[in-house]
Parts: sequence; C-alpha cells; structure tokens
Amino acid sequence: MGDLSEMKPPFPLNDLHEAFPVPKAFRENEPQHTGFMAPVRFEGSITDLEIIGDVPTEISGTFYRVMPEPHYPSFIENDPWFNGDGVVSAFKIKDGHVDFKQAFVRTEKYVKEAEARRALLGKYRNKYTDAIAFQVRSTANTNIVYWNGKLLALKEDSPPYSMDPTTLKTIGLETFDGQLPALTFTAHPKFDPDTRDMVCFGYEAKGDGTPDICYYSIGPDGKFKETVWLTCPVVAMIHDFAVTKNYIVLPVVNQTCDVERMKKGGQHWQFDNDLPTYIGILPRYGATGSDVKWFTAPHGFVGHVANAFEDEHGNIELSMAWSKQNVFFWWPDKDGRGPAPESISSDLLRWTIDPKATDLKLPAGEILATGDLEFPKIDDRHVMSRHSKVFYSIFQPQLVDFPFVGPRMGGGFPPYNGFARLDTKTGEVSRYFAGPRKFTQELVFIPRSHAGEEGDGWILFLQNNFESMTSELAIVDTKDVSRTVALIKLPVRLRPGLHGNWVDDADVDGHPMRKAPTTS
Ligand code: V55
Ligand code: FE
Repeated sequence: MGDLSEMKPPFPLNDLHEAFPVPKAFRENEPQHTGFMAPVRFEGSITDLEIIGDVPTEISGTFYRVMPEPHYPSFIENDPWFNGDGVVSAFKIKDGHVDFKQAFVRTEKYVKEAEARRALLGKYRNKYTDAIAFQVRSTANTNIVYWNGKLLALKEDSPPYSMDPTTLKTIGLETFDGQLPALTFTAHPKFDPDTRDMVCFGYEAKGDGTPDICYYSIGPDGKFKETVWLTCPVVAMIHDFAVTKNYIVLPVVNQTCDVERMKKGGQHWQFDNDLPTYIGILPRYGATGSDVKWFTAPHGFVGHVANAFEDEHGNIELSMAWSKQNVFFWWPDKDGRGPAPESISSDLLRWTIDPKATDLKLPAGEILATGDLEFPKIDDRHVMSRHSKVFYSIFQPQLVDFPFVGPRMGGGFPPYNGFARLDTKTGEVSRYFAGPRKFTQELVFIPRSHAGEEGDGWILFLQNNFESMTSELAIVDTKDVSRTVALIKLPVRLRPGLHGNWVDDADVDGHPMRKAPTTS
C-alpha cells in the first residue's frame, strides 16, 4: 500500500483493490480479530432463548447493547476494536421468557461497504486514509440509548443513527429535524429524571482537530433548549461527562488530536504524558462559552462517570473511574510507548469541586474503591442527586484459568470477570465472580419496583463463556450478589461490547422517574 496521504478519494470502485487491497479473511495474527474476538457478523432473531434457572417474572423490558464488530476485514493492519461496525443486540424479557434480536446499524459506512462487498473506511477517525469519500464516518458502535420512541446508536465523532426499537431497522441519520448545531454527539448523553431532558455535548464539534465543544440539551418534546459553544484548552477526547441539577462537568481524556499527523496517515489520537487532567465546569442554564471554568487535577486517565450531584454546600461531587495509565494502550505516546495491557487498572475516585472557586487546581481524587474496575453504574432513579450504591465491573486475574482462557480470549479489550457493589455510606463491598473460564461485560441495573429501595433489584450482564465459546446473559438478584438466578444461553458468540441500557416497560419514555426522596 502506498502513501495514503498522497492519494485522493473518491477512487473508481474498480481501482480500489489496487490502491487499498483488502484481505478476504480477518488476519489471524491480530488478537482483536481472533479467539472470542473473531467476528461472527450474525444478524437475526431467536425466540425463547434457553434458560437455566428462572427469569424473575417481575422483570419486563428490553436490554439493548452495542458492540463493535467489523463487517469486512480492513485494508488497515491492526485496526483497533473501537473501529468495528456497530451491531445492536436486543434482549426482550417478559413473563420469564427472553427473545433475542441482533442487527448491524446501517451506517453510510456499512451500506457503501456492503454495496462494494469490501472495506472502504480507513483508520479510526482518520478520513485521509479512506478508500472513498464519506459524508459521515460514524461506526455507531459505542452506545445505544432510547429516546422519544427510537433507539439512538452513538459514536462520538458523528450525529446519532436512529433505529426502530422493535425491529432494529435503521431509520437513518438523526438530525433532530435539522436542530443539531454540532457535527458531533457524545456517546454518553444523560437523562434528567426531573426535567426529562436529554443533556448532550459534542467535542471536535466543528470538525477534526477543532477545540470547539458544543453543549446542548433537548426537551422531551424534541425541541433544543440550551446551546452553548465553548473552547477546550486542548484538542483531546471527551468521552463521558456528568450533569448535576445546575452544572455540566467535562473531564478531558489525555489523548490528543493533530490533523497534520492524520494527513500523513497517522492516528487520530496520541497519549500526552505531560498534561494535567482538565475538568470543565459550565452552568447548565443560561451560560455562555466564557462561563466555563477549566479545573486541573494531577495527570491520569479519566474513565467512565458513575454520577455527579451538588451537595448541601453547593459543591459538586463527581464519582468516576480513573487510571494512572493510558487505558487506550493501542494509541501510545509520541515515542510509541504504551503500557502493557495487563498492567492497566482503574480505581473509583471522587472529586469534590466548588464551582464558585477561583483557585482551579484540584488535588488527586479521593479513592472510593481500588482494584481493576470500570463501567461504574448507579440506580438511575438517583442520577444527578446523591446516591449510596455503585455497581461496577471488576477483574480478579488471580481467579482466571489462564492456561485455558489465554489462547481463547483474543485481545484489544479490557477484561472483567465479575462485578462489585459499593455501599458509599458504609464502605461495604460485595462481589460476584463469573468463574475461572468466563469473562463479564458491562452491567445494567434493573430496579425491583419504582418505589423500591435504592439499589434493590437485579443486575444483568453478558458473560463470555470460553468453554462453549458462546455468550450467556446472567441475572443476579441484589439480595445475594454472589450468584446468578438465571443464565440465559445464546447459541452465538457476542464479542465484547461497550455500552448498553435497560428500557423498562414500566417507564413511559424509557427512562426511570425520580424516586421520591427518602429520609435516612
Ligand atoms: C470509547 C469507545 C469508542 C470510541 C471512543 O470507551 C471512546 C470509550 C467504541 O468506540 O470511539
Ligand atoms: Fe463509554
């Protein structure tokens, strides 16, 4: 393959094989495409999955999740897990039965590649390496959220794609009737249990390499409410964010973008060892871009947000995963250095931030839980207000049968093999372990009833079973988080995904209502 930067798309289709030759099979020397990570590319539906144990009949709703899975082998060698096509899975649970459906999101990428019967999109977020010109490069592979009767399949470099929640048919690119002010839409919008607003932002919002951030919120009627443009001190990834009643919080990941590097065929992201951790705080209502305060904390890698809220002194309590290392090891620093994957580990931290402060220097976060953890979740009835239970994925490598699992697991994703529940009032931690030959994926929490106690209900997550090389959906009752009450068997393998959400049949707009405050 020649110097990609000197070739200008679009190419005539029949010239593509010469300019960008594709393999006819996934490369067997790439851990992200072998073992449990070998693409399955399954679309279809299976009625009544096999169940071991009993699915509680009180559970009624659908678990949606999305995973990156390349439809075609790329002409780019070592294409990372994060660049696969979005495949959405739906598990509909009702009356103790589980029905399964799965489909690729029909992105512009998917449709044009299916027409050409080969890969056309180049490197992760580098349009200069594409075989043809795309208007939208979204792979729609990071999160799938329910909004206004539709599913939104999200990738943070583009607007959403909307899908039918029942059929999983792609409706098309979602522009919110032309109201979307930015080129990008976060993979982690937040749903306000009081106002019912969807609170969003986009970064690199005026295109690749721009420091522009656009914060916007969308009312339950679909009308845009707040729109504020602001500037980030660095052109870097802002993957997740937090929202309180009166503020939005933007933690910046130390992966920076340089368009000149991209034009030479390089990566979109490079890890920067010298940056502090920037955390932006912006008033949620009536702000202009100059109202943002960029706090700095010690250098590190900000992960996913558990929750944020304002305490009785008006301080923002932000709880999130944080690592000392570059979690995205496949995008190393300027010297090509990245941590060994097995050395990476994140903690759960809490920062207390006074939004009125004039000294914008923050200390290191206060550690709430250590170990190798990520994907922290709370009971969503408490989002944007004080919570007392956090659930998160954990990895206990000493419990893995590595001689068996090692050759079968594939690579390129952070492994977990259980979850934990932290009671933030007592500090008590309870754990679930999947077994020596299983890994676990991100969990969702299902409340037992609307008025029930915080954190009382069920935990639901996929397990990668390395013995059968298939997947299973596990359900754990929070009354005893050490064991499953039901294992729902799939005859197919679902590669590691990123994010999913539970849509309860009891929730009118697909999101839980705020629970009436309890005294404690
Ligand atoms: C993440 C995932 C992405 C991405 C950027 O989990 C950040 C974080 C699956 O793609 O493009
Ligand atoms: Fe994420």
